[in-house]
Amino acid sequence: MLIDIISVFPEYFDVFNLSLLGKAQDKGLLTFNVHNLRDWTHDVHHSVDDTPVGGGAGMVMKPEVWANCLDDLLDIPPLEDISDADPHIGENSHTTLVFPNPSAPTFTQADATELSYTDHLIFGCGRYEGYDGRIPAYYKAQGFDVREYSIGDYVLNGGEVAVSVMVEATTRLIDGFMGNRDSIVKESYTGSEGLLEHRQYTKPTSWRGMDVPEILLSGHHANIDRFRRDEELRRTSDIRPDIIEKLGCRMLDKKDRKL
Ligand code: 6GU
Repeated sequence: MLIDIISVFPEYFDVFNLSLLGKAQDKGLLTFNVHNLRDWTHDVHHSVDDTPVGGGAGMVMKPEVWANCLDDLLDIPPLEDISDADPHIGENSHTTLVFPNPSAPTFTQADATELSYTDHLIFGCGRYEGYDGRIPAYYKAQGFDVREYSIGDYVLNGGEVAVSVMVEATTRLIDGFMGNRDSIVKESYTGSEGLLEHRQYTKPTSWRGMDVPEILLSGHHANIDRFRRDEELRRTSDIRPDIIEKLGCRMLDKKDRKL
């Protein structure tokens, strides 16, 4: 997978070289490029933003600068050469463009799974009051797979942290990325049909007067599975009743219904 990230603060992504992502690059699973949007400006001030049309506070990121950068990364020829170009540019592309946007649908585990099958991901980090609305619309019209996602109901200063979240959630799903595939499949939001995961305990079994649940010491696997499933149902219905509602009763077994 090739991941391009565009940002006016590329240093935000230095941290990726420290973690599992660095190892995935060493293993050849991933190529990771961070680009400074200002490298695609042509004015002396390297300006990337301008005042909003229609008035209002803050600054909006200019479409021309974004297009210079995105056309380059997408291998789209300059507009003046477009007559020679394939008129169906982008039509069969396996490139996905992702724009973080607090006013977009929330990024979910299902979205991460989908993105993990893409060959080429381009993340465009907006700052200030965001990017010109024509940017995602233009590349959509060119036939590219364009997504906009928020990571939750709160406001960040820019898209960099949101993109870090989406990149981490996506890349760990790439085949061969994680040591132990079980730890991916069984965890919250993907395993146990989307229930929140049960608590985990390790040794010592008694610590500061607190004992781990006795049933976990029984060696009786069916009872342990039942205990964990009950805890998952209880936790999910307490913390995230919306998840239980979405599951419907089809997903529940006979013993679950007694809870
Ligand atoms: Cl994607 N961007 C910003 N600036 N704030 C956010 C967000 C994204 N998702 C939640 N808050």
